[in-house]
Amino acid sequence: MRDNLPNLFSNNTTEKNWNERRIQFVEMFEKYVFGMTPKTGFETCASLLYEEPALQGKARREYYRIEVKKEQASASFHMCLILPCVEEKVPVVLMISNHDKCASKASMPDSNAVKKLLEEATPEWLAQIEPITEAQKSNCDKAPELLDIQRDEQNEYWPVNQIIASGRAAAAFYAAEVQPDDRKQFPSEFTALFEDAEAKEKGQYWGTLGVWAFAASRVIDVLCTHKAIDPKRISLAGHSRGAKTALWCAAQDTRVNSVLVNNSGCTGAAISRGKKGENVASINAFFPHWFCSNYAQYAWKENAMPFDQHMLLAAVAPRLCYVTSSTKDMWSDPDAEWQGIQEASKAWKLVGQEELPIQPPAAGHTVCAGNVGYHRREGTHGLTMWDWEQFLNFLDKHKA
Ligand code: GTR
Repeated sequence: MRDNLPNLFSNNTTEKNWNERRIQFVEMFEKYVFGMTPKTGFETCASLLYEEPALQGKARREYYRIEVKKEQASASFHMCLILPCVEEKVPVVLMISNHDKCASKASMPDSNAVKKLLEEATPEWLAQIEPITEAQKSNCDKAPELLDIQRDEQNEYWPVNQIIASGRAAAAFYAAEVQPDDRKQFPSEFTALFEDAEAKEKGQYWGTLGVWAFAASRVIDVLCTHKAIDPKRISLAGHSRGAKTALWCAAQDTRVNSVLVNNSGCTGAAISRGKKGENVASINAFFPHWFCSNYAQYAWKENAMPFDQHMLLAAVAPRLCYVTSSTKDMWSDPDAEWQGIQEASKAWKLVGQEELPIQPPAAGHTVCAGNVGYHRREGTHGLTMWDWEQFLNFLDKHKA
């Protein structure tokens, strides 16, 4: 147990009033981390652009433009939905894709922010990240991983074939189409629809991950009204920055019945207090556009945060939540990710389920307690077929 972890429960939290506590967590994360999510004053409209047979006739592909209208203005993005050819309504897995169709160039980090980070960093942190950054350098020249959500059905990152074979529909959208992952391109046309002077003034104006989570909810608006989809069985999946986003969306949007949080690390499942690798200071230095400006006040001051990541995970309770780590993903810190979900599982226990054991499972194994699951895959940061097999088993087990 990390020292000084804020308590999941207040003195009067009970199973009955759990939802009130859950909402307090969402409000804290809006205020201090992700910024305010627009709640009213907009409308989601979907237009089917085309439909065609897919997967050698085993499925049908539908491609939509999703338009979000606000007052006289609007902005749109696309969603690809692949449906198995069956009579009954099916569950769906929605992927927030942080892999793009074509490579794009994001701005370099702000050199002043990086300089400040290095000046303020403790010698222990610098010594600890040195081997991680050394190992990451060898990956630097690797081309970005790309995904064509309309065509790539055999991709380990988004294995449409296996999802369809499991009896589920597979939906995906490009996060960067809604808001590019680049501090210099913030806000996009989409994001600019939701100018909010008051939130800005309070340091609570949303960042890129908040915008992506909002977009995921707009896709859910569309999925919920689709005649072939069971609206009670919507799963939301994400990897890394997409996983932080999926978790934030699921915390807020209770239509998400299950969330699959893969290698989410800092500001995802990992407890920030005492976390190794990426921390609140470095994530805000490299990716200031991901969050509201209030978050940066906790750089090197994790102990002063009135929250930690177990609260974000607990905001999903009592729904289904599956978290993963990878043994060599030291920047994310597998032990901190385990601690996040282990601590959070006390919320599931409160609502009549089980708590995860204190020790994480061995590498290559899965552990489940009621609606919570976790595995630690052998290997580095990534999303593999093995991860998906565990996700689909977990969903099968819960008929989700
Ligand atoms: C890293 C970032 C992580 C994680 C990752 C990813 O650069 O530090 O928080 O989100 O990118 O999204 O792959």
